[in-house]
Amino acid sequence: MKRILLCLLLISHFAFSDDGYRLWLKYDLIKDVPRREAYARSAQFIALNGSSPILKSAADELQMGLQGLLGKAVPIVSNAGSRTGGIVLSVAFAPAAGAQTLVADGYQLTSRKSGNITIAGKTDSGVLYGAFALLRQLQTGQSVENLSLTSNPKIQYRMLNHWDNTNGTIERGYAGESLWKWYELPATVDPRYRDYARANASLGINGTVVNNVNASARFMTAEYIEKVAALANVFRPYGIRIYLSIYFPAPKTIGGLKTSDPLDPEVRKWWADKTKEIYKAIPDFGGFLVKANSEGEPGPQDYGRTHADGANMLAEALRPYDGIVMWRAFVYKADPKADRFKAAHEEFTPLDGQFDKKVIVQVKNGPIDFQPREPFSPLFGNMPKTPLSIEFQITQEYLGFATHWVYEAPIFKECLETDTYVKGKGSPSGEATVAKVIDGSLHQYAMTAIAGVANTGTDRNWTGNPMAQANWFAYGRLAWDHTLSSEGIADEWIKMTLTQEPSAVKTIKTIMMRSREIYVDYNTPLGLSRPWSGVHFAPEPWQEKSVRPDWTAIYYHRADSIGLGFDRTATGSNALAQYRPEVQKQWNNPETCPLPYLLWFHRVPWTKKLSTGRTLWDELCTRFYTGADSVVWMQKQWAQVKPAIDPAIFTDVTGRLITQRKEAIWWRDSWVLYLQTYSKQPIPASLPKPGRTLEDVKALSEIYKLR
Ligand code: BDP
Repeated sequence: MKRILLCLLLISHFAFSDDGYRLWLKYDLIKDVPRREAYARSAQFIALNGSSPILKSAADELQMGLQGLLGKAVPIVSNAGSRTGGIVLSVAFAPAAGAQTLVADGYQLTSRKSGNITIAGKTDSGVLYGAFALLRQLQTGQSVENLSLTSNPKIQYRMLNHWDNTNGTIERGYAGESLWKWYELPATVDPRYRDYARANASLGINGTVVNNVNASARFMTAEYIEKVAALANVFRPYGIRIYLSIYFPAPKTIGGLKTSDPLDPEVRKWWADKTKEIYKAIPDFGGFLVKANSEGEPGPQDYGRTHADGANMLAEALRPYDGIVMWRAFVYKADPKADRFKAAHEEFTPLDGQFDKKVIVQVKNGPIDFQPREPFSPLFGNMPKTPLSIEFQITQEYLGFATHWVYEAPIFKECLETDTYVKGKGSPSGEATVAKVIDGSLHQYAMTAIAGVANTGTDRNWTGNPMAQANWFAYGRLAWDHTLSSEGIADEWIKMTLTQEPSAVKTIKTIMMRSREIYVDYNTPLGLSRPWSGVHFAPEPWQEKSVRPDWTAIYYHRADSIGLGFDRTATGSNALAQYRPEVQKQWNNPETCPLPYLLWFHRVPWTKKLSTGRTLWDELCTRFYTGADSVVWMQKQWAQVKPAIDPAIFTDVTGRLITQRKEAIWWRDSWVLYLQTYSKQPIPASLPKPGRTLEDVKALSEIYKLR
């Protein structure tokens, strides 16, 4: 009896508790019976019309999804024949009348007169993406009658970048260890690799860089190429190509050459041979990602050569193959007089036009480094002859790791939708957003790409914080179509992942949509930034010593007895001059500069009255306190959705919010107490005083430095 009870207990536990592993691909039985039956009438069979591994993945996914959602086994047949009422996959269909034309990887879902639903693609991958799109329709409760839906990706290379190391650690990873078990590969292939590929394919992600940009030369050895090839074999049926970050001096360190000078014929030959070896093992290898002459990583400048020389050498090695070079523009020198903000623009714009046509320059969204809010990088719009890709960070390096709930779609969208005011053929109406640079419409780039630094790891739920799954999802959806709205993406994700109960969907969406502003308020309001050295978590606005000046906190905020902020106008570093006059006009005048960017561009006196009617000091205090208090609002909202959420996920997020609250107050107190030593102003009377001293918060931050 006891045993039976225990079994029942276990069964109920597994039946009801959600460990988050299935991400947004849950496929739980649709509870609304009429809706389920309506879907079932359109899904009586799956006709494959082909035999490629990618088409097979599409059919398998549909079969698995429909089994779960509809609770019935749907057979896969080789072709529809005279059958009706099924789902027919094909790369061969003529587009439906009046429908938008398909580009490579695009898909078209159509309800045909025959009673079948067709999933058409120009490529096998297109069909796969269409299969996921159809499942998404079902998962989010949309009708599948009278379907006529065409979707084309706006960007060609939709990349996930992993900062994973050979020893299993992940640089800036907060969800466990690396997914790639290098010690076990290639002989042991973790089934999880396939689920990783499914998740990416469901979003349209078609490329993955498996290793850290601070790269190990080991990835160029035969031993590792074999391991990487084993991963490529798993990803291929999901339309995902593998790329590798390279260590620029590899010809010397593992090739035994005397130099790694990119203009040296032997070095060029070494790369050509190495590339050949890689393609032999991985015929659809995607290419190389390179961090060079950046943060101490070696590069072509060590030999008096340029970024273009380095990139073009690799492009030459890739010439016989369908592979590309993604060369990062994340560079800045340790010059105390320089403004790090300006560095990438200064180094890269003179090279415009000098890169081989196989090279894409990968630019972080902002000029500094993935801050909670940054202006867009002035490189966008200023390299018309060089395809630029944008790099976003999904992992929450500066966004509170895995304990803070920050929905990132608004961060990505904010940058993509900003107007660069650059004139180009693609902007006749004058609107030249960063998105139009990236998707090639502004300068007619021959290649287009987007990259996101992954937030995945071995945690059972992949991302540590269950809510951070939404950021992987949102990145992928926007990489496919940057015109989608943050809210619409959140709506899909919640319905596919958490709940379909309408009021809970609404509440969670509201939390998500506010979460980034709340974080900015308690972390870096009014245009403060914090890319100082260390783990990028503990607040240390007082940090003034480091191996280089731009790795201190004081370099960025410049607090003194008069005021706060970095003057980037003509009286200061003049970084603003790197933007078009229209952009300069928006940000140049401290009276009219939007408050979110104020301290990015101006030094503002503590007593200066802002547009809010408060002085700078009072406004800062108000933001820090409002931000921290808003976490309590998040907690209360979250508590309301309890009945609609899986208990395991509910409890997990509840716990993280408690920590977020505690840490938000820590951030608030650290900034306020530290800045007060300069402002010499009281905290506004309406706000409570911190319950501790500056010494207390300093001591707390020191703990983060202990080994
Ligand atoms: C910074 C990270 C560092 C990365 C670097 C990069 O702190 O770990 O290596 O960016 O992107 O944000 O290369």
